Amino acid sequence: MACQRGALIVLEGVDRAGKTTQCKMLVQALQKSGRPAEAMRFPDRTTTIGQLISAYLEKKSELEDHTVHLLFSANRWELVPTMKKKLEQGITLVVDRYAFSGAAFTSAKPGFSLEWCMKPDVGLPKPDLVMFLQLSPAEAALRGQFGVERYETRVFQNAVQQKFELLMKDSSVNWQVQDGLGCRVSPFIVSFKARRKN
Ligand code: 2DT
Repeated sequence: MACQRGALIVLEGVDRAGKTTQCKMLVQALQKSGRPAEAMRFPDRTTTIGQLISAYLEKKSELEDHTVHLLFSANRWELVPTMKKKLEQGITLVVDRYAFSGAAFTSAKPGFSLEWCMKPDVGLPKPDLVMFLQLSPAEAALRGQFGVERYETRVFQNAVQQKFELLMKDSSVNWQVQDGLGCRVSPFIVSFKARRKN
């Protein structure tokens, strides 16, 4: 009997919205409910491309803005065969950031249109569900200082949030906005909201 394809679930949001914690909890909850699930994250800093990105984020190297944008996209493309294989094996993938972060972060830089930023990712596996963890600037401030990596400033994060809001107008994407304030993304919600294509 052919196994049911896994769902591709993406968690997006500005920094400190709780994506990483929610991803972990969601994978655990899905597994507990008997559904094979694995976590992934982008950038995947373990690959050769990912290491270039990581050095850039840690400010150990400089990269031209278009170049690093394309590297982030290439980092997703290099993982596509693995993602497709796992989905076909019936594994649900819970992904911490995807192409939406790519477009939101680069287009928050001066001189970049959202349209240009989205182009390199055209054709990536389409998520069944994109959960956006919402966090107000006031709540973000309560969560303490930003880290030391590139992009981790209030001004830049506010610009990114505005870009995400534009991206969320795309009704061809199954966006679900969730309050990042102590929320718990339950597998029950996910299994109902993921538009399954199988
Ligand atoms: P983490 O702190 O989640 O590791 O993110 N970013 C991410 C981009 O600029 N473009 C992308 O395509 C992706 C996936 C967001 C590291 C930072 O990298 C940014 C924060």
